Amino acid sequence: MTEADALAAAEAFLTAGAPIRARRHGGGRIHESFVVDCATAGGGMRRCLLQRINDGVFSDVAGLMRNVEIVLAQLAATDRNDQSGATPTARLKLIPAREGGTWRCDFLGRAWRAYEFVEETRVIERVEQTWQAFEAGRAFGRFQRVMSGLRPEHLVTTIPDFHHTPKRLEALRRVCADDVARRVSGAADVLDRVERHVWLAPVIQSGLDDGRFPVRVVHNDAKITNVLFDAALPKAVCVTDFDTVMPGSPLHDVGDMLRTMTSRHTEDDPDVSQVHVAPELLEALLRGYIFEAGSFLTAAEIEALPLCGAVIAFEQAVRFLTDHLAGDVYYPVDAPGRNLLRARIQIAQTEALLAHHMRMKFLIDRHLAEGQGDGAGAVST
Ligand code: GN1
Ligand code: MG
Repeated sequence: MTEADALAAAEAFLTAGAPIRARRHGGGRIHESFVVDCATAGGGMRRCLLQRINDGVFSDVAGLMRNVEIVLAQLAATDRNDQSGATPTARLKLIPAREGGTWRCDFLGRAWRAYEFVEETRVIERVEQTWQAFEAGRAFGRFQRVMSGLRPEHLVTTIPDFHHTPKRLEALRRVCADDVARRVSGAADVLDRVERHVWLAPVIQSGLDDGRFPVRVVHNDAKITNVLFDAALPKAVCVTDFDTVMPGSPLHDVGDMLRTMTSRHTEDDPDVSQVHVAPELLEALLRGYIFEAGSFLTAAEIEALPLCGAVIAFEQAVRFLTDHLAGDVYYPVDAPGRNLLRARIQIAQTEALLAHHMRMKFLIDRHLAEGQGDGAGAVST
């Protein structure tokens, strides 16, 4: 996909001005994104984020976009009703297609959508400061709380079994048996470490299967790069990337938060020896999250919080490793072995999070006792 393709695709949307330049936009492993400059009639410039939707990953693009519309409407309705003065959550806006609807296929059958660019914000790849962890935890907690007003059956499951950790493990076992890329022997160390932690696989899923954990509408990709921060002020503006918002468990989101926000290490940093959990980031993240989510989580969910980071880091290790062994067919790589390295990092993160299990229990109890924010209420059972 070239920038010229993107510029041509932008013509299909009711952008604020004429599209004049498109530049590739990094971030996100699944879709291809471009920032398009649009010249307005008054001589100004407005930007939009144009994305080519990966329909290999999301086969039901219509269902995906309907979900995104429902999520955006729910966020906007909450902002309208919210008298608390809290930061608005509905900063993302889809730009309608000229022919109607919120997405459009080009003549080659490629699906596109466009968002207004959220100006004066930034994405951080790596949590450096405690306020960032607090703000990100709060932003996702608030997002979950707003989504708790939606019935799960109103959203389409865009990727079935997305966080079904036992099925992710089965997929790994299958690629190992096939060994199509002849990479299994070179990954023996990571496979051994995965085997050591297989007990983590059913921890969340078994609770969903037997009804201990309620099915709720959650984000499902609650990583640090999906939070927009104010460019100048120390605050989160909103969460982004609603493609996997669908029925699931808040534990999946908290797992992704713990996996990506408790260390100053990123998924792609090559030095495995640097993987760690920073106690001050852990404390701030849980404080921010509980502040918003403490009011609606059940006692069973709260009890499971301390383990869910290790479960989701383990799941992500399994996914990266599966892709490496399959020949890098899902996650793009800049060099062979990148997904193996990512898997090593995630297994190390799993172990670091397990080592903080008791500390998390203590922090969660403390933050719950301190009470919650504007979503305050008794913890339901
Ligand atoms: C993918 O595309 P992106 O970066 O938002 C993936 C997530 C993984 C993440 C790992 C649809 O997210 O599940 O956790 O990479 N999304 C999909 O960085 O597979
Ligand atoms: Mg995503």
